[in-house]
Amino acid sequence: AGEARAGTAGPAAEELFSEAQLAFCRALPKIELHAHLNGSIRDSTIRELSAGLEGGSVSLPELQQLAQQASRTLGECFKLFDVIHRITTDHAVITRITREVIEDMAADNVVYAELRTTPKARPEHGMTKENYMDAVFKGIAEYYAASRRTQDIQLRLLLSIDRRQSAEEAMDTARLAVLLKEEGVCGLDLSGNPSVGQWETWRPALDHARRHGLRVTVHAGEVWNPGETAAILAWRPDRLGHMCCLDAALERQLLESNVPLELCLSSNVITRSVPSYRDHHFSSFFPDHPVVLCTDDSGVFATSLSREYAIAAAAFNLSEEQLRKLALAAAGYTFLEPGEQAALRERMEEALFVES
Ligand code: 6MZ
Repeated sequence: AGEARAGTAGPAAEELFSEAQLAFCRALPKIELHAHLNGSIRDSTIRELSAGLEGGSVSLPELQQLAQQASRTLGECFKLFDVIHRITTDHAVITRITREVIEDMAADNVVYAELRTTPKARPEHGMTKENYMDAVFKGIAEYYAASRRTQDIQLRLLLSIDRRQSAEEAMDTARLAVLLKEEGVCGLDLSGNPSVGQWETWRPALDHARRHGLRVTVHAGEVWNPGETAAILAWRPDRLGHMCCLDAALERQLLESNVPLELCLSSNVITRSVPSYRDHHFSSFFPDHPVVLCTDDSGVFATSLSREYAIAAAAFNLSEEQLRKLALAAAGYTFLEPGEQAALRERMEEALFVES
């Protein structure tokens, strides 16, 4: 049932999991560690914003056509991000989408999230990286001001460097992240079109962040690029995103490194980085290597963290006990201090106890 969302091989996600599995995964307290702000915008908000731009920079048919594709290549995905970025140029919109993304995560029983976004300098829109971040902070404040939850979602931010950026632009973002440490920024992310740019360009910025006590997560192996993947592994990020395209030597290197992996099943299948859910490399790593399930872009890939857990439960035949362990273990892969990690784990255990 449901719309076909799988890639080229294997059943669609909705054909895999049952309603009961989804309900169980919704009730699980979960941790989201890999979610891009502009990829997590609600579909309804995208439609509303693009409809409001009559005669503007966005062609609505173009946007709808891109947004409705059940399977898209990574190249098409980045075209879609360019279109989304054309409708998120204003500070009020950044504030709104930030608030909505947090609302959606909290409603999905996400108890802790590290939300990532690329601070953007766009002088033509009066936007600087600093005031872009102010708009994000305002969205966070608006969420908490309106929330009536007693046990609310806990939030941290990661600043992303886009692979299209120069060494100087990357360094500006790293410096900004260091300045915003007290405001909830706990690390840097390297993301963007994996076919663009060279690892060595952004490395000094990541080194800078690390020297100043920030943690670093890097997208790697989203496409076949063994030289770059080996160099990234040798640098030893604090977490790694994707790692879909590995040969035996790289897989061994990754296992030895013990670096936690952020795995995004729908994203990887829809963009055809892996052929099907059942073929996803999750099963090569779980439970011996640290992994955390994440959404990547819940808006673009029409998913939620509960749905990603349900897909994993069905595709890899995970028991309820294994799902609980998977969700809880993520506390140890957050960029929180050890004391904060322990408090988070305790909060999750209490929630699990209440439910069962
Ligand atoms: C690599 C991705 C991505 O930062 O504008 N992004 N980078 N691989 C992916 N796999 C599908 N999905 C999203 O959010 C959108 C940006 O996140 C990165 C891209 O740089 C994209 O432009 P922000 O909030």
